[in-house]
Amino acid sequence: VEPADAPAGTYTFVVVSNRLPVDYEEAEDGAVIWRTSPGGLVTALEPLMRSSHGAWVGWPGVADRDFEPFKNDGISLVPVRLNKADIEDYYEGFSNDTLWPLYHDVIAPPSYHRETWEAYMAVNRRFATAAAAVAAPGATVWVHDYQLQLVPRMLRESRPDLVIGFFNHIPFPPYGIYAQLPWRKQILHGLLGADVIGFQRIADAGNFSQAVRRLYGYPTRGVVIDVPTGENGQNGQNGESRRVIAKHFPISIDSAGYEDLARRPDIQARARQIREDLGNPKTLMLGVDRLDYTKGIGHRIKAFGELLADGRLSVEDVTLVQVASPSRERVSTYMALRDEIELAVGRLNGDFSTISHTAISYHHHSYPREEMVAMYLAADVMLVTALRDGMNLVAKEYVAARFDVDGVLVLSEFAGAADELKQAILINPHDIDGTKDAIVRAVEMPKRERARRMRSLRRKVAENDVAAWSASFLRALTGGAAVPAGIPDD
Ligand code: GDG
Repeated sequence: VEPADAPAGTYTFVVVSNRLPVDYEEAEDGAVIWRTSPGGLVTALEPLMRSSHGAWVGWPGVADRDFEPFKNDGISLVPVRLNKADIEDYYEGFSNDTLWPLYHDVIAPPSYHRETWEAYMAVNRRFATAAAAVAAPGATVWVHDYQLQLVPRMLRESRPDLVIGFFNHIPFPPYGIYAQLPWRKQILHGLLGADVIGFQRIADAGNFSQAVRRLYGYPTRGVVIDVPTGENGQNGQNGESRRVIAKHFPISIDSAGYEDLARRPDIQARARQIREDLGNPKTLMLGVDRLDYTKGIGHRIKAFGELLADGRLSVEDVTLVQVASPSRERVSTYMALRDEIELAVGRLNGDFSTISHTAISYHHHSYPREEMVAMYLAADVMLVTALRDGMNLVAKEYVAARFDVDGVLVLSEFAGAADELKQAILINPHDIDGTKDAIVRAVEMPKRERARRMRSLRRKVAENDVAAWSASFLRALTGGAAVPAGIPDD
């Protein structure tokens, strides 16, 4: 393990997220090994952290243990300790059993427990303290995601010299849903400690501003919110206020990196091998998701099953590969979901598979990125049927990998990606008949139309890659970028 390369309090750029972008492993001789880990946020920030001299503050993924700051793959990492009880209450409890379902339009019922809220506050405090300790005077601190919404305010109170950004990777719900949260005012107050609050979609930023108006009555003009700086939320004696920006910054991927992988001959060979191993079906359909109830995996399976039952698709011709990577396995809603999905997969295969053709090739695994790209290349049709999704990077990765300008993306309009990827076949996954028609259309789409749509999708993903995303967020945060005029209040 390499030691950190700078003393505390000297980092001018600090990223704060729940999880550090590494996984812990122990070598046979007991030595500590850190491996760079996959995931949406890491995928997004890894290139930026490498090229800048910053530090990343977060939990290293091992409970009940202290680690010194260290360097991994060129990134300085500052571990924050979480105990088993913190993981249960702050992470599995408040973050993933309260905020996650609430922010995804209550697809699953959120639980509201005062004890887990206490833990959320305490752990947010710990992250804020750790970030404040490593940040240089006047540093830029970029806080990520729903687990850490109180950190911007805590940082502002302890370190008013800092420039503070926050990015919400998941949706921000409409007020009628958000209003359920017993701590709805405290969360808004926490977020409003930031200078810039970033969201995936225009609608998310609008929902947030509306919640601020309804609960605090602060004036908003387009993306600008005037937050009074006086005591107790009142305007200061002279009515002074801070200007907070709440705006959409749609996240993206390292598009060129995905294309480079896709162009590798060994990965192309692997893509051919995958098709061959599946019996060379005429059409290979693919789903790649964390096993999460927001991803609409059950809706996808239902639509596919009905198409097989109706005889509109045949198991001889079409195979669905479904990667469901293990996620939040100790949260009971996720355990129930896994049972539900695996029951549906088993039933469908029992009803329709033959000895030589399996209808759904289901994998409850995590794969290396190379293998994911080989699957993207092998798939004629990519199914993204999320019921609600902040962005959905899988949709963008599929497009970036298809340098051959082929393949059809079926994309839920409830994924943030649908705001940009309009040349996908957009679906409402709740509408099973509509989804079935979209799947058949994708399977039968003529090559010229596939190419036309894919070319336009690829342009979008290439134009707004992750570097452009982070640059535009940081410009808004530190560059005093002009505030876009004319975005109306909702
Ligand atoms: C959250 C928001 C938002 C998945 N399985 C494997 C694997 N993955 C990778 C994918 C992709 C990432 O994980 C998943 O990102 P998504 O965007 O699809 O979804 P969430 O995990 O829910 O991410 C989401 C995102 O944050 C970023 O802001 O877009 O809306 O919910 O990169 O490829 N990667 C590997 N093996 C797997 O088995 N290597």
